[in-house]
Amino acid sequence: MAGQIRPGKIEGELRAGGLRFGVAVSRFNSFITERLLSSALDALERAGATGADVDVVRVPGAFELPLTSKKLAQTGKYDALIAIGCVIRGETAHYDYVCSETSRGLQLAQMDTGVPVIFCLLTVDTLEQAIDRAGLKGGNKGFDAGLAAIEMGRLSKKLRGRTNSTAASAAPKKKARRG
Ligand code: INI
Repeated sequence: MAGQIRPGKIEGELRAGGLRFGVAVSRFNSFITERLLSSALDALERAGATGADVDVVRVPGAFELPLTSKKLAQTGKYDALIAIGCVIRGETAHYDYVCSETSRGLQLAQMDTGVPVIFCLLTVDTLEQAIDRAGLKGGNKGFDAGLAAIEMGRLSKKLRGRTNSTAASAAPKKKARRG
């Protein structure tokens, strides 16, 4: 009969205790990125993270976020990372390159390493739009990124446990060598 099954529910709780976070922050447009950072840290702290659980790394611009995130992920120290940057169209002819390479690189960093990298890159047309998204009108995207980092860090921890046992049982058995 339809509607009888009860699917298993797997999700990451918003508890930061016991998780470690790395945050890469661009200095370019620091007026905006520092506001995003303090909101992200606020989210982590409210959910139980302490200063000892969080490392913050500053980089010159958004374009440097992917490599830095990948290197942070490769240390094996972090459950989740947050990449914070702000690209404003009016200020650069290479806006499209910076935006697309930064997003592509951040996605690659998380797919290559298996460590969640939260995308907190504002890509806006004007400074006013950036200000709105960094706490003035449209909430603060840094806070959202902090919550996403907690959820994904927690979820990855859970899935890691499951993946290992499932992968072990699903892995093809090696043939015993004779002789
Ligand atoms: N970096 C940003 O983070 N935001 C920008 O708006 C921006 N603009 O306008 O050019 C920007 N450029 C710098 C870039 O990210 C690199 O740091 C630089 O090209 C050195 O690799």
